[in-house]
Amino acid sequence: MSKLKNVVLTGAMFLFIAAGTSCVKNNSGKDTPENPNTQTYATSQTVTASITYKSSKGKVLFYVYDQNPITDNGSNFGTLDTSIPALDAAFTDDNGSYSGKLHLPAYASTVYIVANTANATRLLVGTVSNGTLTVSDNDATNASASATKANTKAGRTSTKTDLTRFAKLGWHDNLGTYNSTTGIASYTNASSITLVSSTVQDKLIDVANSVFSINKKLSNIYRTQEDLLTGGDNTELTLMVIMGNTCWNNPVGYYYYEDGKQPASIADCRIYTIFPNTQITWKQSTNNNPYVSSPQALNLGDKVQLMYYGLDGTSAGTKYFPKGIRIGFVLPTNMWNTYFTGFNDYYDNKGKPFFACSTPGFSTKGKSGIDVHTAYFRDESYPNDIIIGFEDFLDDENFEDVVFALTSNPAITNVPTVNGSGTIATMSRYGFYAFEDLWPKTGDFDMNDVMSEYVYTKTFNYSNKITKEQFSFTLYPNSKTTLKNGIGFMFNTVPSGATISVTKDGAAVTANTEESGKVVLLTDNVASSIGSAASTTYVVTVDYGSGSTKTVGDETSINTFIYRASANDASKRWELHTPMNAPTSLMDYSYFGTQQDCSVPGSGIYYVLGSAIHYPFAFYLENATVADMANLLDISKSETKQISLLFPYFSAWAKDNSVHKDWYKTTSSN
Ligand SMILES: [Ca+2]
Ligand SMILES: [Ca+2]
Ligand SMILES: [Ca+2]
Repeated sequence: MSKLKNVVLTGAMFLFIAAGTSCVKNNSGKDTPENPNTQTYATSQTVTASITYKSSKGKVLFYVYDQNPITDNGSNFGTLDTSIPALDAAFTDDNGSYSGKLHLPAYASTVYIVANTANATRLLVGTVSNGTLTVSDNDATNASASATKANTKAGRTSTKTDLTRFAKLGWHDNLGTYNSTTGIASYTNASSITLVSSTVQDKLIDVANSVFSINKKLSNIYRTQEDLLTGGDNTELTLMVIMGNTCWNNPVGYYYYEDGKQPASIADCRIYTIFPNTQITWKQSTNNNPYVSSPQALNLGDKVQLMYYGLDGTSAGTKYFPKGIRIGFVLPTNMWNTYFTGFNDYYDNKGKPFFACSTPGFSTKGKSGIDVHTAYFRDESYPNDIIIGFEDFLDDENFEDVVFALTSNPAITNVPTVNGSGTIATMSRYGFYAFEDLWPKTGDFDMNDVMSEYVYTKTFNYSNKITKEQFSFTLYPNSKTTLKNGIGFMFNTVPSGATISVTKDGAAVTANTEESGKVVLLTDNVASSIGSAASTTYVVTVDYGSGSTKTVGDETSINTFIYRASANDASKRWELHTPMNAPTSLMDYSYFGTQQDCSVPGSGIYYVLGSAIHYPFAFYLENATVADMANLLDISKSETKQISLLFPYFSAWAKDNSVHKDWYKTTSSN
């Protein structure tokens, strides 16, 4: 406690010195210029990142956090705490690798990387070191943890082998035999398979991920509307696993019937076992003694060719299905013999397994009440490959608990088609601007004269190209601010080939730009713009279109400022930017070097004080939330009170930007 007090006192002392000095005269009155304090007070860093999912095929969409946003709840992917903002995001390439820039808070050291697609380890942990971040799913931090888990948490040992397990369910094992412990089928990847997809697995996974998202409910159009229908005689069908992530050890079976003669229920279907156990690679998403599912029975790319045994199931098997046959799939939750400790067989209240089916009306109703438990779609570029995703039990409705590609020849076509351009992702990064409007005179440094939450949002496509950027400013009122301040920003690089639009509280307003689009003015009167509202939000949208060539790490940076009419020259402005950032062409340069300002515009030094004074007149705080800024936003607590009294580590950081870089995450208790 006494340590904090000292820090606060130090801040107060500097303020006292500041009030009695100017830049050209030191406080002994001699004409000795003070050295400008050229610290930038920046709270952001750009790191060179290499993120590699060695065990993944296909593109992985990942988000980076400064804390672990995943809590395990027994569900497949854990619960993502959406109140924790992401810091950056990108897609990997088709080999699961990303090499490029990431934009992080300067304080970020340990980072948590969360995969938003099911084809990757859900959570990786890495450390930023000297401006680089190198993380792999098989590095010491991430791989050794899973090895330990695999040894300590095995599947429940079955009390007895039950080779009649599926027979008891009324299923038929015509396709062949399987290992009684692991459920690995002897006929998986058999040399007798005659139909193999010509599409590489990476592409099939990318097609799947162009529709699926772990944290989103699947769109209705991809939920199975009707069972697959063979369009020609001699249709061959091969089912291949492409990804999955579920704690349950689920079998998968198929059934078929003549078009127009759908059985009344799943109990009326003749079901053939395909994969007795579809467990691939599930593990919990925490590093503290997480569970791992076992036995793991499937590898990506494992395939089984389906057989036709006649309409009554009594004929000798053939690979060739006739025209006009409907094919359905069923997954009974966790009904393999051996499974993960702590998760038992799941039965409904009538003692029956929980059936997840493709046929409308066949599935057991779960909590969500959803009907079909499969997603079907195909990409127009790969017409013979249908993606089949299962929603097994917990009904988070992401439909990617286990995902297959069903290859058919001739092609089965009664599923929705997606376009190969893939999914669009967005990432929003939060921050906060605060301004002290008495510049160039050292003031009270309460930093609440103009305050804005800032949200940068980028939308990027499968090719890691930014198609849209949004710059959002939510202005908060301060009734004690007497000066009439406006707010605007400069693009550090003018966006090219883009259209710009602006909204105020959701309604379109005219974009007020200068310098060929480099400067965007939001309002020339912050107070009247907010009026009596609790806040008001301006959003500037820069749309590059689908043909954008702007890479995901190449964000447009901005230089935000407040402004007023110049008191000396009606054609110029008084502007206040964050330290070391140049003003617009309308700045009245006669303000520089007056009062306590120590700017040297000819040397690129702007908006700074002398080297002995440790306050910025404006700052941007990367990943500061409105909650972090609560005391500043509370005018009764912050007005005329220097910022160092609200944040105990402010003064130490202001004196030396390399320490307490996360000062704004700790608020004084008094
Ligand atoms: Ca699910
Ligand atoms: Ca002030
Ligand atoms: Ca104030």
